[in-house]
This record gives sequence, structure tokens and C-alpha cells, in this order.
Amino acid sequence: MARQSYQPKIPVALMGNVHIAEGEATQSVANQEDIKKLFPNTYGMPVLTIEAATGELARVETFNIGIILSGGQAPGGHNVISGLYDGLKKLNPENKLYGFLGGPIGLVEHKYALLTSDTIDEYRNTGGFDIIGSGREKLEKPEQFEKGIEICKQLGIKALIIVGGDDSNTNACVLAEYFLQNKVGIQVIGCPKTIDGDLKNDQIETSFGFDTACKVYSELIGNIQRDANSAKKYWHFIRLMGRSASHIALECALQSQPNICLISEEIEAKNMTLNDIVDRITKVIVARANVGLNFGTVLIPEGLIEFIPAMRRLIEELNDILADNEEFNTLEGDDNKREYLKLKLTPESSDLYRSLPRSIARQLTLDRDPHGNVMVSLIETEKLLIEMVSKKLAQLKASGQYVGKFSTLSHFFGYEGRCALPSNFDADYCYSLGLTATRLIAAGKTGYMAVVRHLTRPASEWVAGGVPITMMMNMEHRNGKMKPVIQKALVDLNGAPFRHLEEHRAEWAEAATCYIYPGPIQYYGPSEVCNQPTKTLQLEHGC
Ligand code: FBP
Repeated sequence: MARQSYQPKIPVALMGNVHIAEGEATQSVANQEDIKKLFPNTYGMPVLTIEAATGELARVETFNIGIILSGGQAPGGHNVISGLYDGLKKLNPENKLYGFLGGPIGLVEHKYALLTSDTIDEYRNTGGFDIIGSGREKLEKPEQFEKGIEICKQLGIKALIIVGGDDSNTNACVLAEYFLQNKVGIQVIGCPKTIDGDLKNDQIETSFGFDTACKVYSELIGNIQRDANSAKKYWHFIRLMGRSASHIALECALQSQPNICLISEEIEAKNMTLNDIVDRITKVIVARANVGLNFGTVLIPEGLIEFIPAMRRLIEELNDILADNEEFNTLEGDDNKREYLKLKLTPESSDLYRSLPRSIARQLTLDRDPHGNVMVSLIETEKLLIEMVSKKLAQLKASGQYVGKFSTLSHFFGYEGRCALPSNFDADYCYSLGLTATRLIAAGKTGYMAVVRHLTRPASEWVAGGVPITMMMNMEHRNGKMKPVIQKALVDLNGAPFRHLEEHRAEWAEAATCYIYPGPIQYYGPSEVCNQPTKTLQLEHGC
């Protein structure tokens, strides 16, 4: 298809010969002594900037690379791979690119494919991770590393590229450190991926995939808003993906201007209860009903439930009670299980548990991931809120304080955006990240994440480089132990994107309509239509 022949735009500095400039020695964002002790070989390295150099691009000695896609899909992954492939071949046509299949497990189980130009051409500028597949296994044990070394040696692999979120890039650094300590001679470079947008900091402006996913969801929200404003009969409760942080919900709100957008980080900061949230939504519904507007949109971040302090305590208590609980597992029927839990929970959590709709209370007890945590993406928060708001409105109606009509529809948008055809922004950004990684490898670097900065400027002015992964780390409690991890970025309540929402939300809530209908992603046309970065990036950069 025509889109496959789109030639991604790249920074000028990546077009020819390069010079890699080194900055000052760096420190981790916190817990410097601990991180330094754990990463003696990769700690303190300088930030790298790739600059254009004069002269012809020199041909380098042959080398091979292995790539691993880790975690949830994000639009643009295939372009990271095509950027890597083209970058490698430009340095030496004999270089080879291997893809490990099904995520990190492919390295351990020696499942791989040699990526040829035929395969690469088929996947250029497409969404998905299906070229080699992805997986959520962690690379953290020396036995896994040794299996990895074995296959890399066999295939002549000089460097591994790990494309993933905060956890996968933390693992990439652990692997880089292990290879250096054991003088294995294999480099490791990370690449920032996740639609959730929570892998960002002073060095990484955004993770790839966030741009496309938010544009897809915003199109859908806009379409719903136009329908709501045409039919004028439904309140739409829309839950949006984002495991923990609310960046996606916030960005979609900035793009579509809904009547209500909940932000988990704000709810936690204000110590709000579920009832407070229900009150906030109900007030807007009543106010709109008073002027004859019985329709609207509510955006709900997927991670909301764990940011409501009392719900978080309830979930933590349930996690503890249910862990390896033979007694609970042998109980027959939902009623018996419910009675058992009511008695085991603390009185506050037990009250909250009883107040929840039965279906939600049951979801909280059933679904656990392999680490024993509740899987929030399966909890239908939008339905929970509809049920609670309906009850509240019925009470208000009975006392004559509400005169409207409340008909609802619920939606969950997540998978609709994770494998979408990448926007020009993500296609260009990812291809540039792939090229950047090849240049870092050619320069012998390891323990770095490939980065591209100044993303609100035209792509030709973007600046590519590398950031030491240890620089982004701190120590956090994970599964009962202190572990080095890359700090996850939650929505900053003092940041420009949230402040924009805060300044405008009263108007968006009550005016007849302030909706924006962004329409589908545009791939061709004027630059202001098809090359715009997210509103989040624009506001953060003062554009
Ligand atoms: P990553 O952090 O791995 O990029 O995945 C993000 C995400 O899309 C979340 O938004 C969502 O909660 C989760 O993956 C769902 O994962 P799965 O499809 O494996 O259930």
C-alpha cells in the first residue's frame, strides 16, 4: 500500500557522517550511592548528542544486531526496526539484523528470525508488533543472561536493542551491566516505548506510541461527542487505557474537550473518595439538566481505581488475604466468598467492599496477574460510576433536586489504538530512534537509551543522542524488596497540560458544547494537519 512507501522525516544530523559529543558525568535521579553500587560499570556515563560531521559516511566493520520488543504493543515499533535495518545497512551492507520472537523469552529460548529487506519492506510504517511479536517476560536472572550470551555468540550479535517501557529498560541496563562485568562484549541499547506516556523525564520528551494512540482515541471521542450533540440523549462514560498514569485521558481531554475528565493523580492528591467522584460527576449532570442538556461525555483513566486512597487500601488488603489462600479457594459460591472476605477485611475496607456493586466487588477478588496484583484493565470502572451516579441522581430526583433524564452508554478504548497505523509523528520519531540506536552501537556505547529531543520542532531539527539508563533510576519497593527502577512519570499537577484542563474544565462542563471533533489521523496534507505533536508536548514546551 502507498503508506508503506512513506519516507520518514529524520534529523539532519542522522543523514550522514556523525560525531558523538559527550556531556558531563551524570548521576541517578535519586539514591545515588545505591545505584552506583549496583551499576559500577554503567553509572555516571555522560549524556550523548549526535552531531553532523563532515566527510563521507565511513563503512564500518561488519556487525550484527538483535532486537527484542517488550510489553504492550505501541504504534511505531515496526519503524524502529526499519530505522535500525536501514541504519545498519548504510554502515555496512553485510550487517545483519535478527529479531527475537515473542519478546524477551525469544532470547532465552533461542527463537529468532533473520530480518531481510523483503520482510522489512512489508512492515514499514505499519502498526503492531507482529513482525517478531512481543511478550511481558522479564530478563533478570543470570541463567537467562547466559542463555542470551550463548545465542548472541552463535549469531555474531554485537548488540541487543530492547524496546520497552520503564521496567524493560531497567532490565536492559541490568543486562548491559552484567555483560560489562563479565567482559562478554555485547552492548545493550534501550528504546522508549509505551502508549501510556509514563516513560518520560528531563531527557525523554515522550515515549513512542502515545501520539498515535491518543489521536485514535480522540477521534473516537470526538465522533461520540458529535453524536451526543446531535441526538442529545446519552451520557457516554468512556474509560481510556493507561495502566497507572492518566496521561492518555488528559491528552484526549485536551484534544476533544469533554464535559468531564477525571485525572487519577488529582484524585489521589485531594484524597477523594469514590463518593466524592460520584458527587463531582453528578453536579455537572444536574447543572446541564437544569438548562435542558441531558447528554455529555465523561473520560475515565483506566488506573483510577488504584488512585482512590480507600480503594487502594481495599485492593492491598485483598491482595494479602487472597495470596495463596487455600481456605478461600475451597469455598463454594460467590456468597460464601463474599461473607468470608467481609470478615477478614478491616472494618473500613469491609464497609467499602459491601458498598460496591456486586459485579465490581467480584472482579476485585477474581482477577490477579502473575505477581498477585489485581488487573485494573479488567475492572469496568465506567460501569461502576454509571451505577453509582444513577443511584445518586435517583435520590436527587426523589427530593426534587434533579429534573433531567439520565440514559447512559459505556465504552472502553485501549486496544483500538495500540496497533494503529502510526501517525507521521510516530513514524518519523520511531524511524529516527532506530537510526540513533545504530549510531550508538557503531560508537561502542552500552547501557544507554536512544533518545530524540526537541520534538515540537520540524523533524529535520530534532536532536538525537543517548541517555545513560542509570541516570533515570531510583530505588523503589517492588515485591517486598528495594529494587533499582526507572522512575515512572505520573501526571504533574503543576505542569502546563493539567493546568490547561483545570482552567477550562468548568467551561467545558457547563457550556452547551465546547466539544472538539479532531477526526481521523491525517497522513498527507499541510504540515499543521499531519505533523502536529500531542497537545501535551506542545503545552510542556510552551508552544
Ligand atoms: P506497556 O506499559 O507494556 O507499554 O503496556 C501498556 C498497556 O497498553 C496499558 O495501557 C494496559 O493497561 C496494558 O498495557 C494492558 O496489557 P495487556 O494487553 O497485556 O493486558
